[in-house]
Amino acid sequence: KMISTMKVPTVKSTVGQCPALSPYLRGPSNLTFKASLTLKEVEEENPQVMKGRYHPAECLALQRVAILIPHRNREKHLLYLLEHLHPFLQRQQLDYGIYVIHQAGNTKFNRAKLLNVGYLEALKEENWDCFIFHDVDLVPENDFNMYTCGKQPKHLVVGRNSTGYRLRYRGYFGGVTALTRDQFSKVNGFSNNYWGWGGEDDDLRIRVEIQKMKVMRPSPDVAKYTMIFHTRDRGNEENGERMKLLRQVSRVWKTDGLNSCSYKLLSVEHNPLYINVTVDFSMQP
Ligand code: UD2
Ligand code: MN
Repeated sequence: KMISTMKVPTVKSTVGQCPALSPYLRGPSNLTFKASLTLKEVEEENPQVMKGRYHPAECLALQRVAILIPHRNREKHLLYLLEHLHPFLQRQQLDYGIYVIHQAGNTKFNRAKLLNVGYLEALKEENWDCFIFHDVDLVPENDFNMYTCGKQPKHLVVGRNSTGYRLRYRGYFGGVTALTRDQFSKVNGFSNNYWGWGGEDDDLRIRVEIQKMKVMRPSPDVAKYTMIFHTRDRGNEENGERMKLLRQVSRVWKTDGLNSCSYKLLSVEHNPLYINVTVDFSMQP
């Protein structure tokens, strides 16, 4: 018989913290890229991802991580990255969201400014602990390369298939980097003034050094990436000003960065596998 005054016990969910090392990691992998892959297939492979976000059900993730991907006209690369990155991040048991920051129009591409926009917009919807600034064409090969932040800024790309998996040069800070919310705000983010290809990654490294922080890298056998082959994009021609800009970082970093990043936000769409932020920079000088 039903007892009308039966009390439903309130079970407090008591999942503990996730372990420092996820049990799901697999190590090195051989990546393949299927020419006929579609977004629908990748969505079907990832039913647990909702509106670009995921968190493990079995434990409390160590960090909340926002992946920021600057993008224009690289749809196929984005598809391959999403296909590999979602399972990769889930094996790492992270609470994460993937943001694609799309530059509208045909004006010169500005990777650094797009990443500033990604940081500012992502923080409007969640108090992320850690930001991964991620090229669209770089796919991580080894899931021991943890997409988490540390006491110091991290550079996650030691080697790529295309460069024989060797570090390109000593101060190299391009491709994929990881900074905490505070580390990135301390350096005032990226410069907004790098239009076209090159220099913006070195500029960020100089900002990090000015703050007396030190770039850390995972071991070379782990920090390996496959860069999907591409040629230089139209609208992202080499920036001839970059050497001049790099000489003035210490003078301008305080006033050029997150605190001066103006943009026209066109839309924020919550797609199943990523949050798409579209911005227009054509009003900028
Ligand atoms: C290197 C760096 C990259 C950046 C760049 C200079 C590596 C592995 N990467 O990349 O981080 O410092 O030099 O700016 O060293 N993009 C688009 N559409 C475009 C143009 C660029 O989506 O039309 C995005 C995309 O995410 C791409 C990134 O910008 O991965 C960097 O551009 P790139 O791949 O053409 O330059 P790359 O490979 O020399
Ligand atoms: Mn590239």
